[in-house]
Amino acid sequence: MAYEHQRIEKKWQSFWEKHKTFKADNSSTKPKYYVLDMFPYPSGAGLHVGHVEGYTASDIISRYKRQKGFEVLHPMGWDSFGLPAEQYAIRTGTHPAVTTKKNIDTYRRQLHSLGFSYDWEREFATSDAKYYKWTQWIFTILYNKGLAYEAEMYVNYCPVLGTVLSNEEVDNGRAIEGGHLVERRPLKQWILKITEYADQLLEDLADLDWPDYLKRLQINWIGKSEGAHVQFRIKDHSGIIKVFTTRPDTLFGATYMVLAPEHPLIEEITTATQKAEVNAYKQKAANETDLDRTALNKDKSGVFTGAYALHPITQEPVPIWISDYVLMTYGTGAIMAVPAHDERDFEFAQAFHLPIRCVYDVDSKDLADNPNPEELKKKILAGEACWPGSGKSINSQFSGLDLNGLSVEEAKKKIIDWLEANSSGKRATSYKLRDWLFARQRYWGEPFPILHFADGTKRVLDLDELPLCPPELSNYAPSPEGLSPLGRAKEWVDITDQKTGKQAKRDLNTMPQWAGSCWYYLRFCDPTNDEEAWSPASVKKWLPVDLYIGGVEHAVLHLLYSRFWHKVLYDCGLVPTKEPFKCLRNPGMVTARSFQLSTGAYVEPVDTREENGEFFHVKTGEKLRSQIDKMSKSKLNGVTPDEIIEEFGADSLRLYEMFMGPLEKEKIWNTDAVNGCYRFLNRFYDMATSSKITDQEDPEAMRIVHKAVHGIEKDIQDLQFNTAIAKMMEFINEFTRLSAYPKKGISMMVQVLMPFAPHMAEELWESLGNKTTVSLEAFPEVDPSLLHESSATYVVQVNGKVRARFDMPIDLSQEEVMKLALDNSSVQKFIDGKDIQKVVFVPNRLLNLVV
Ligand code: ANZ
Repeated sequence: MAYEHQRIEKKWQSFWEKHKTFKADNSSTKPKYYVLDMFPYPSGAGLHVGHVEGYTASDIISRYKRQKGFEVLHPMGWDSFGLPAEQYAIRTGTHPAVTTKKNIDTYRRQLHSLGFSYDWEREFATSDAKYYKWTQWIFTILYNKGLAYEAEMYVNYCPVLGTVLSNEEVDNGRAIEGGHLVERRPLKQWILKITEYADQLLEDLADLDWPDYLKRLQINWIGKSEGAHVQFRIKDHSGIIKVFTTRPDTLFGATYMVLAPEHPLIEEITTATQKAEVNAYKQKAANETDLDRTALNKDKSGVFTGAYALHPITQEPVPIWISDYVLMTYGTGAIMAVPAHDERDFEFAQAFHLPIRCVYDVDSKDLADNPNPEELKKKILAGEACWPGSGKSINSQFSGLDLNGLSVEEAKKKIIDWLEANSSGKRATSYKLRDWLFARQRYWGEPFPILHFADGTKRVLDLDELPLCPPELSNYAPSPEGLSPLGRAKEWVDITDQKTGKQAKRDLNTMPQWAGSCWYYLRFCDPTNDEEAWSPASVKKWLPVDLYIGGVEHAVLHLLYSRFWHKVLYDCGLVPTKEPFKCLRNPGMVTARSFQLSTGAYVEPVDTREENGEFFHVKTGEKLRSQIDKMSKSKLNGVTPDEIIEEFGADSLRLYEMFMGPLEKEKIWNTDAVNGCYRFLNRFYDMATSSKITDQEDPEAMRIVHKAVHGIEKDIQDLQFNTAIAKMMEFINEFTRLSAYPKKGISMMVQVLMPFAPHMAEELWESLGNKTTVSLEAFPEVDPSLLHESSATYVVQVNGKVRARFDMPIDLSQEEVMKLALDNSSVQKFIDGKDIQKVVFVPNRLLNLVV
């Protein structure tokens, strides 16, 4: 019988669908396991093989956990609000709901064709009114708790996308979506107070089984710094400048101050002669993003205000400057500059000839990496070089206060105590994390459930007024001033509020696309509940998500935002756990080789041939430029699951995706290599339908089976699917050498194959005469007594050189192995009567004799 993947896969997909094989039961008494994929944004391009990688991994675990007796929740849905559908609507006039539905249909069909064991009855899209009703409801919770507020602030505005973007959505001054330039503009915005949860978001990371690099990304993004606030009085002025510093111990080295150009005190303190210059500088700085401003290699620029502050200890006057390297959005928007010990201050002081006073004597040991440590030390002490490290405090004594001789930590403690005692400052913590800019001036998102009244007051809608659906529009484009397209629907915007009878305006903003994905894992617990977002019992049953699989690109976006919402909901008693996602893994990116002609035009991979690692164009023979890239349409190196499934079947695709390499590593796609997995499946199929199958249980054959099952199970538990598949391949090699295949052994291997290649497993299970569904059978039990090998191959070395190899009975003692080895003439020859001084013995592996 030949392996007909197309027939088999269709047959079992229909079977699972008809029998609802993977339905998760909320009232089950089995232990639960919740496996979640980051649900996709249904783009026009359809699913790509990168999606398939993570989804296959989560499906293997879902299927394995069912085999181990768990009630498994493995759901799928659509993150369907967002920019691309809307931009398509602007170009074509097609309503985003229409495009979205079409794309979702494609994704659903593709996921079905991969045999993933989702409980499809739980499917929803975040743009369904039945879903976003509850997204809006959660916003009302945030609002009522004071965690959502409106504020005029400088925002990242993208003129091309016509919307503001959050800090997390901007990289290097450009929108992550589309790479368009972003500018700074003051706008009234909805903001969520994520900063109120900064400490909890940091602390609770400790309990999560997440990759360290991912935790690090969140830790750095939250950016907690411990230090002090220090107050400087202003000379001949009643105002005070408060600075945040992580190095209060360098206070004696503060020789000038810098205010951010937006600092509110500038207006008051700037002297008449400096006004024009200061104003011009402020204007220039207003258009720069924080990122440009803090770039380390940037030339320092700034202007003197004409005013002086008084040093809090010595009362010496220190000049007050303004410069763009100080950000209004961090700390207090003002710094004490210590050029001797801070690189940025040092560059600034050099550029403007400001005094540099060294207050740390650096230990020469710390300069050892430098070619000329003594010379450098001299320069540091003379204020001609910057030393940001540690040492012993010097030049830091005044009146009763003496820091000289202290280490950085000792000096910090002493100076903070002094500042607190003299009401000149106190211990303080600062965070890089900013509040979350939560409004977009777009159409395709959740409208805010807010009414604005003429007197400036507002009202948040009650649950019985939700969902608030967006109006129908024919023009979806945002207005050039950055105003939302919702403003065009006059009848929708201007209403008489039924509850108060007052005239009201609806809010014109929509929520960012992250809103829907902040809580979708909760809705999957109870997706059809029309009375509540979820019932308490349903989240008690399923939370937390036991395994979450998705891309690292969400590290400081979705994964931070959803943790924040979850913590708010936890504080409201609405969810039973502090954290949503207990264990998280990031599949590595799937990349592919792209090929370019000398003109720069890309060539389809099928039109290339390889010779000694170089690539040539088949038609013209031209040598091609080739590189490993992210898959993309424009580079012609994208691969769709559809084409692979058509040719090799979903089971081969699933296997190949897992066999490419360790889950978390980047992998290079190679369509030719899918064939290898296809051949393996063919061999498996031939073996399991062979006439060599017998009812006899040969112990040697069963030993091969149990060893394979044992090793593969361990790999599945460790999410090492590539080595699990390698073990299946080894198994086939070993097993097919036997003259007869015990049916029991074949059945066990079919069960082990099931999580990886479920269609073939079902087909073979049936052909072996079973009436049950292998997807719901238990994982085979390993008999430990069959795991033991009867013999072990020893490598015998003399002085580290291999001199012999022996097969010996398993688990002999060191003495027994020594005796057998020394009786052997090829070993004796090298010992040659000499004394054995040392023996290295690794049981069942190695004996090394040192003479
Ligand atoms: C004096 C000093 C001396 C500083 C020294 C550093 C080294 P992190 O660690 O990133 O939190 N700073 C404070 N507010 C700032 C702002 N709004 N814009 C730009 N820089 C600002 O950085 C804290 C340090 O960054 C603070 O400590 C301050 O410089 C500067 F040897 O104060 B420091």
